[in-house]
Amino acid sequence: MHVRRTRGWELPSSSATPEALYFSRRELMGAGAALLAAGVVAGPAVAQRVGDLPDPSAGLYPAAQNPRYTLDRPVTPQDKSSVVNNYYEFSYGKNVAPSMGRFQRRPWLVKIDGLVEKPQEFGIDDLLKKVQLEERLYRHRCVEAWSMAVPWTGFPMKDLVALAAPTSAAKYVRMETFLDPKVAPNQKDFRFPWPYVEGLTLAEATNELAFLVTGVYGKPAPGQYGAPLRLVTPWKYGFKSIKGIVRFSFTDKQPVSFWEEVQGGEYGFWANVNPKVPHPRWSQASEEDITTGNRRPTLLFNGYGEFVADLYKGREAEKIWF
Ligand SMILES: Nc1nc2c(c(=O)[nH]1)N[C@H]1C(S)=C(S)[C@@H](COP(=O)(O)O)O[C@H]1N2
Ligand SMILES: [Mo]
Repeated sequence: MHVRRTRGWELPSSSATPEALYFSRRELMGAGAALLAAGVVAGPAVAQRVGDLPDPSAGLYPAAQNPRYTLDRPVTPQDKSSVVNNYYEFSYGKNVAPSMGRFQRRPWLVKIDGLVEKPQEFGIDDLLKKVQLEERLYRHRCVEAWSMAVPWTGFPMKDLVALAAPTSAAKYVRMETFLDPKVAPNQKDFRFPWPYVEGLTLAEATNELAFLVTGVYGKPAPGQYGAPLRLVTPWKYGFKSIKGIVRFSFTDKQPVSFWEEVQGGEYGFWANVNPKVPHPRWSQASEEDITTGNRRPTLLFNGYGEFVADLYKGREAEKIWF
């Protein structure tokens, strides 16, 4: 299918920098959240509607927590993290769930192709039979300078890489979100190069932290969290953590990610969290906790340097911070 490629300069100024634009809109949401808390309008019941559908994988939850990954802050309550989401396919605002009425988590086909010994396509529930689910508590840091901490359930991405058996020529994994404008209304918005695409080097994808997520808070994940399959790379800005994945392609070329294509001067391939390297239009030195509204200092690699810093030795010239 032909997708019109949009250049940054073709966008009207009001939408050229959506992540920043909607950050200020999110702050307005504070008032909305207060109304929700007061029960004035439907709150978490709406937010979790998708998650309430019967799910064939429900019996796999809750999975045992892996104690290796610890937090320095409380877990963000689900009534907060379920209404502060980024999922542009459905909404440019932060309360995404009410726009997901047509979204279904099953059937869900996942394809593995490209430079692999074992190209394959399978349903998500077949994949879940081949992996071991575990729970991990991770910090999440959006490039818009807000943060939360989530109990994700999933499996290490390296287990999916092993199923694919990449050839020695493969250097990167390119991931793609589903494309169905009947389900995701903003995929009709031709200013964006749908489907959402992200990529990792093979070394990043097989790092122990790279996690493919199927659940949150001990249950199958509601749609707004990227169910039934999303990536979480907690040392990188949140936009790397692609939701609704249907395809993993192994390649020798560095993938161009969605935000890089939309606004390459502001969002790059590497996107490692660094408080000392500002976004071109705002500081990354601190972040707002979405639960309390308090600011805290941002940590290098979002606090995960012990696991990932070695990946970038010798690459300092490559704009690894955005
Ligand atoms: N397909 C898709 N994946 C996406 C996005 C998106 O708009 N579409 N937003 C990204 C951004 S900017 C962030 S911060 C995280 C948000 O994850 P959360 O909603 O679970 O907090 O999802 C990322 N993955
Ligand atoms: Mo983000």
